[in-house]
Amino acid sequence: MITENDLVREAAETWCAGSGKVCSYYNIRKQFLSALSEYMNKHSLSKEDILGISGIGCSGRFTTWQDVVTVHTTHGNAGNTAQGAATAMQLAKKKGLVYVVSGDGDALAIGMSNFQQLCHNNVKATYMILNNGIYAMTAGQTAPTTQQGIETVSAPYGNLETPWDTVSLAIESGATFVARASGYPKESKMLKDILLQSFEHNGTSVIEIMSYCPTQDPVSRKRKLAEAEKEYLKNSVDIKDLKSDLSPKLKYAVLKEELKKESKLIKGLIYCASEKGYAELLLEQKKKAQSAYPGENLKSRISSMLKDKKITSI
Ligand SMILES: Cc1ncc(C[n+]2csc(CCOP(=O)(O)OP(=O)(O)O)c2C)c(N)n1
Ligand code: SF4
Ligand SMILES: [Mg+2]
Repeated sequence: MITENDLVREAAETWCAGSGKVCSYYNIRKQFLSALSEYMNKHSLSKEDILGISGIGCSGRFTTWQDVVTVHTTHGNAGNTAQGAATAMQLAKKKGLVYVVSGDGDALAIGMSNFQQLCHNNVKATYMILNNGIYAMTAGQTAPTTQQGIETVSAPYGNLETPWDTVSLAIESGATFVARASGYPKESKMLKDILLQSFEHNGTSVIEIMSYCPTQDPVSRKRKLAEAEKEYLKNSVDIKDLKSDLSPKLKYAVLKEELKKESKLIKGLIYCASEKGYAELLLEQKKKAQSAYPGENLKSRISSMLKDKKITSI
């Protein structure tokens, strides 16, 4: 039996925790460890079966305190590292779980194409994007999720761009489980439930987790945690409370447009579909190739394909 505490690796704490102003990442980590230990016990998994991959940023430190197999990648490279590792695990038929943690900057700016490629190939992994609306670790520059008009150290007269919508981006990129939750204490159960469902999902799960950063985010800085939570709860609505006959993919796009006037954010499990992932397709192709090209290996197959071609440059 594994407990949450068994999964904690001792290391110096670096996240902020002032009076009434505690970084959301603490609660996200707590709910994650609670969900992970539950999942590991259910499937009889050991620490060696769990791979945690993080990017760079305050969010990137997430894996520092986890006593499973962890990789703290370079900035923007969590998605591609996860794609390779998760695919290799599936091809080797290794049981286990791959989880990824990125900040909004890490996933949606420098790491955008790596994130999209992972989703596009529907690789089996849970990708958590901790969205605090800012580059926190580097002192509060504008991130792809910063609200329009917000003054930051890199946009001192206000951000001109509109924020990317992580949920739309994930759905359009091909992720087959897409959710929005938050790190606010009153939504802890919701976050844990979504995490547990994502671990069971056979494909790419993206969970955007709205986060409170009282140190670097100009919006969070104005309020104590309890006030920010109240505001978030008032301005967000669970998709399961919204009626629509549209298909799940269209549902979010249409409801989002309808709720724009009220500035309401849609949350909960927004999209879930069952589709084959890259590793499954690869295994199927391997089987077919063996009967279609008996006696050939990869090298001889490429050589025969290139035989009649004039190669002028590579
Ligand atoms: C290649 C590279 N470019 C830039 C940086 C500087 N850098 C470190 S963290 C970071 C942004 C982090 O923002 P985010 O991903 O939102 O994480 P947060 O700190 O908000 O959790 C940047 C730009 C870096 N470490 N490496
Ligand atoms: S700077 Fe913000 S995101 Fe980073 S640890 Fe502090 S509160 Fe959390
Ligand atoms: Mg951030």
